[in-house]
Formats: sequence, structure tokens, C-alpha cells
Amino acid sequence: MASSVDSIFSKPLAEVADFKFDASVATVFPDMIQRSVPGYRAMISAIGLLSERFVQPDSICYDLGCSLGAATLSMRHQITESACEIIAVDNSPAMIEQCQRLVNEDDGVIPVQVIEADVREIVIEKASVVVLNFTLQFLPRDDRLALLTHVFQGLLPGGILVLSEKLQFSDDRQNALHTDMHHIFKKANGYSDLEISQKRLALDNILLPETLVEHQERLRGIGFESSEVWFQYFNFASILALK
Ligand code: GEK
Repeated sequence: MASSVDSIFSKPLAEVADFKFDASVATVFPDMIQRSVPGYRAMISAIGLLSERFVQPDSICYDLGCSLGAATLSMRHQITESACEIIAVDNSPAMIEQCQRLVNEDDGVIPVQVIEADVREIVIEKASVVVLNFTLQFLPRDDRLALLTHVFQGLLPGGILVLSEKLQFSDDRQNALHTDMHHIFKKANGYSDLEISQKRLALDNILLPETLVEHQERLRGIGFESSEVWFQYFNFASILALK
């Protein structure tokens, strides 16, 4: 699909409302995420490679908060194990509608179920791979432990969680530096200062980053044997957690 250019925050807004994953966002999403999340394409490609490495026969690969299914399609095209399926979940009707269309148009052979649901309410079972690619950060902080515990319980022995998140740092100077570098990254990708500041305001109450230590301690407490950062570009990182 040729993605439309994201200009959602390009005009001055009298009041900046909280960000929503609605139809206008779904339409420009590939352009928006690629120009906003440093390393997004590299992470999507590597999720395909990781899923091929860790998929097990008769298992399920989950893409939780799938948006338009970029990670789903990457997994679908890298996995060679035929006895598996992919379940892609998002609670935005606009995202799910377009994701389903893209999956239908795609020529991969692994079965994909596209489900409109809240990731906190789905059954997770027989999972070899669970991907939370920039989704956990949008859940209220108090709901994160329960979701990750549910993921852990649904994973098969030897299964993995790929958890990508915007990070916060405990050191103020690092925080300021990374926030600044992210701003510079977005400017280099064509966003204006106005777009960057209005988007930041819109995300202020709904994208709630945590520190790497908070993520790793929670994963260890749940029972994950180890969790390591396998990718980081400024304040955007992806963690690989092993059951
Ligand atoms: C990608 N993973 O392209 N239940 C289900 N979906 C949710 C929930 C929830 N409780 N909360 C948020 N979402 C994708 C990118 S985007 C990241 C993920 C971003 C969904 C929300 O509707 C949106 O589609 C997605 O999580 C976050 O690899 O835009 O920065």
C-alpha cells in the first residue's frame, strides 16, 4: 500500500487533544511510525528473523498492538515452519480494518488471524513468540504487570517476548539529551517544530515510558529467565526476554 504522508499535526491547533489511533492515523500510519520511531524498519525486519529462530511446531506467534500488521507480515515471510499460525491483535477498529485488508492482499502462506480486541482481554496460549512492538507503553502503568504475566503464562518453554518501548532514563541529562536527539531525528525526517511539539503534547498523557531497569526487574519478577536489549536507537529500545 502506498502510504499517505502524515501531516496530522502540521497546522496550529487551538487545543491539542489526547492522541487516538483513529482512521486519520491509520491512513498515514506507515509514514508516521517510520519518520517517528528511530530504527523502526530495522526492528520490524529483525522481528521476522527472531520469529524464524524461535518459532516452534504447533505454536502461535502473537503480534499484540499490531496496528497495520508490519511485524505480523515480517514474521509471516521469514518463518519457514508451516505448522504454526500468527494472531494479530489491536483494539483500534480503523487499524484492524486496514490490517485485515493488508493481510488479505499479502501472499504469505502462514495463517493469520486478525482480531479486534484489547490485548488485556485475549487468551494467550501455545505461544512461541510474543511481540509487543511499542504497545505496552500505551497501557496504564498498573495494567502492565498483569499483561506481561499473562504473556509469560501463555509462552511455551523456550518461547520469547520481544518488547519494544520508548525509554525513560533515571538521569535527567540523559533524558534531556535523548528527547532532544529524538526531536532532531524527527526534524531530519521532515517534521516541523510545530508538528513535533503538538504531537508530543498529544502523547503526553497516553504514552508513558518506563526505564530499562523497571522493564527488566518486572520481567525477572514474572519469571523470564533473562531479558537483554538487542536494539537501541536513542530512547527507543527493544528487549528480548527468554522464558
Ligand atoms: C507496529 N506494533 O507497527 N489493546 C490493543 N491494542 C492496543 C491497546 C490495547 N489495550 N492499546 C494500544 N493499542 C505496531 C506499532 S503502535 C505504536 C504499534 C505507536 C494499539 C494501538 O491501537 C496502536 O495500533 C498500537 O497499539 C500502538 O509494529 O504508534 O507508537
